[in-house]
Amino acid sequence: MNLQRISDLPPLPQRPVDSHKGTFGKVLVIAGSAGMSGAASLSGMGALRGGAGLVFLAVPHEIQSIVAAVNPCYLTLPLHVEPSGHLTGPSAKFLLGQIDDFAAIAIGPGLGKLPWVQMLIWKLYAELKQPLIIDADALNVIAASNQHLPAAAGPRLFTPHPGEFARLTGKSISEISEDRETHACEYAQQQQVVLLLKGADTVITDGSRITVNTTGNSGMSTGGTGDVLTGLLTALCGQGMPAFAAAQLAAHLHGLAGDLAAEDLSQPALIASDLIDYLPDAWLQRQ
Ligand code: NPW
Ligand code: AMP
Ligand code: MG
Repeated sequence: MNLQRISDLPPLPQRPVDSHKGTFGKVLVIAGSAGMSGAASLSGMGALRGGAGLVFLAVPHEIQSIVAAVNPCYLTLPLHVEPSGHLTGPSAKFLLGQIDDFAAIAIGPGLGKLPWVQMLIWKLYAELKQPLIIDADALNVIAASNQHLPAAAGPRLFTPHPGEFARLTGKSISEISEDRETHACEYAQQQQVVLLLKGADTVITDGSRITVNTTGNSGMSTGGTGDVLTGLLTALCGQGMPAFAAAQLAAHLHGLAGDLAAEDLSQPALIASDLIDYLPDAWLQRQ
């Protein structure tokens, strides 16, 4: 495989002095379910700390008040699902009718594998011209479906951990672990996506370029850290970074926040919300 190996980090998104919140992207994360409301909040906080101008979280209506209570800085949209499995209500109209208002959309953290999730993924995949970040249960839904994804209308970024990647590819985790780079590149090439394969030494590739992230530590092996990454990546895409560069910078900052948090708090005590608290220091180290 003739791959370009990237070692330099991309430049940070510009912060013009005459900016307003629209300058930095209105982003949407579709996430959460009863019992996994935390995944939505963690993604939303990751997006806010990632520099997005405006963060919307679309969540099942049952958990809207729980998610909204975690932080006042993001907006929440309640999702109502009909017994037929279709989304309904004003938020569905807003979501389905105005997707191009968003600078980037993510789908998946803590959502569950329900029929409406599949319908929404297929629609966004085919229609959204902006970057679409696909994580967690959205990856699991794609893996479980016997339908091919439609042609993509814009950049597509997949962020599996090895378990999710095994489901997507039908390969075993041990087979993938033997040569993460080759498996990642093959998949990115075949699907024409930017693939971020998580774990120690996260691999990022678009099938022609590859980079391996060196920040991060085993303190990050705790529930919810990937949900923070999804929000952060969505924010960087929403600020106009090209997909590969956004994935590279998101993995770097996320791991750096983990390293800075572990220095102060220890690896065993590190929890996902610490990454949110240490993202500001990670940004400061890059400036
Ligand atoms: P094993 O068996 O442990 O060795 P799942 P999930 C494997 C939400 N969350 N290297 C692992 O391997 C998420 O957003 C909500 C190797 C196992 O086979 C999802 O929607 C939270 N193997 C949902 O929960 C906080 C690795 O993958 C499988 C690996 C389920 O997501 C938690 C486990 O993966 C969570 O984020 C690695 N580096 N990493 C909340 N607070 O609301 C994983 N595996 O079954 O997809 O479970 O990742 O917890
Ligand atoms: P998820 O499994 O989706 O919650 O994602 C876990 C996140 O933590 C990913 O960004 C991983 O790369 C990161 N992570 C987990 N374990 C480690 C580790 N041992 N070293 C570096 N990063 C890790
Ligand atoms: Mg995850």
